[in-house]
Amino acid sequence: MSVVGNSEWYSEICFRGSLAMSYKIKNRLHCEQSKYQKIEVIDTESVGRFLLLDGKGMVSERDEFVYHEVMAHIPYMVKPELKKVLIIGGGDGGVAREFLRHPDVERVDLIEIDERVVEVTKQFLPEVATAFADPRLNFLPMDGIEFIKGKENEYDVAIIDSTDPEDFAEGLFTKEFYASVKKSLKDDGIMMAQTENPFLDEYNLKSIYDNLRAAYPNVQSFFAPMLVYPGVFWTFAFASKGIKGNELLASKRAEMEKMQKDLKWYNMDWHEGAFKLSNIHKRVLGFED
Ligand code: AG3
Repeated sequence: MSVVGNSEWYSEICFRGSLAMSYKIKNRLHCEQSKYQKIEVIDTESVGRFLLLDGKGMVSERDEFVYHEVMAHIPYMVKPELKKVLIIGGGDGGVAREFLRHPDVERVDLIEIDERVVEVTKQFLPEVATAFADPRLNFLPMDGIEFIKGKENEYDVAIIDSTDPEDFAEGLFTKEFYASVKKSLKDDGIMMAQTENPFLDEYNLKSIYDNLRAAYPNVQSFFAPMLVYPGVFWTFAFASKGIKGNELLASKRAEMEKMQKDLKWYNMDWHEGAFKLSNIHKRVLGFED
């Protein structure tokens, strides 16, 4: 924490200690040390209520919809049948909330290692956590890597909604993990993951995408701006055995035409262009021919 003038600020220090994202604090609402991490909620002038895990920004009221909408509606629009969803991480419930907007989604298994993240989000960010009241949501507090072992041909979509590739989340970016997620998917299944910021490339995104390419025949990427994540330019991976992330299904357009009026980021025009990448995005992630 730093102090500028009379006000108190929260800073996320990132890119190997070389850059900070800072927010003026209005109120500190919560702070605890769970079995896994420090969980905090602050209220800020710029981004509203803001959930932090080990000092890193995870969910803010101002921009959470971007991340949560793209993770759910992109796979929904390209996969003919989408009934069974697996979310690994995502204890705030935001991705689950977006999937559950679709009546044909029958079940969402949410595997979050830290139960306290769920409880704290329910208490302080209730609009994000609405999915926990939906009977189609099945929440299991356990390690995603353990959960996935032995699962076969079960899910239509798997979303890896993790923290950065370090500490206990590191295992969620490996070849082995991607291969077991693929096994858990049906033949036309899709896996998506958050994949960090390519500008200063703290986590070697080429190696993460190479791990994805080792497991899946089709690997694509797109970006969407996340105001509260380091450097804002945030990338996401789309991986499948064949289905392309940018081929929207004609059969789902009418439904989405109505739904997208209520969404804040996602619409089909944006989706169609999202997979066209800039040079830096292609180069850092290894998409150059
Ligand atoms: N998932 C965390 C993305 C990574 C943020 N990194 C950071 N602030 N250094 C967010 C969970 C949203 N459901």
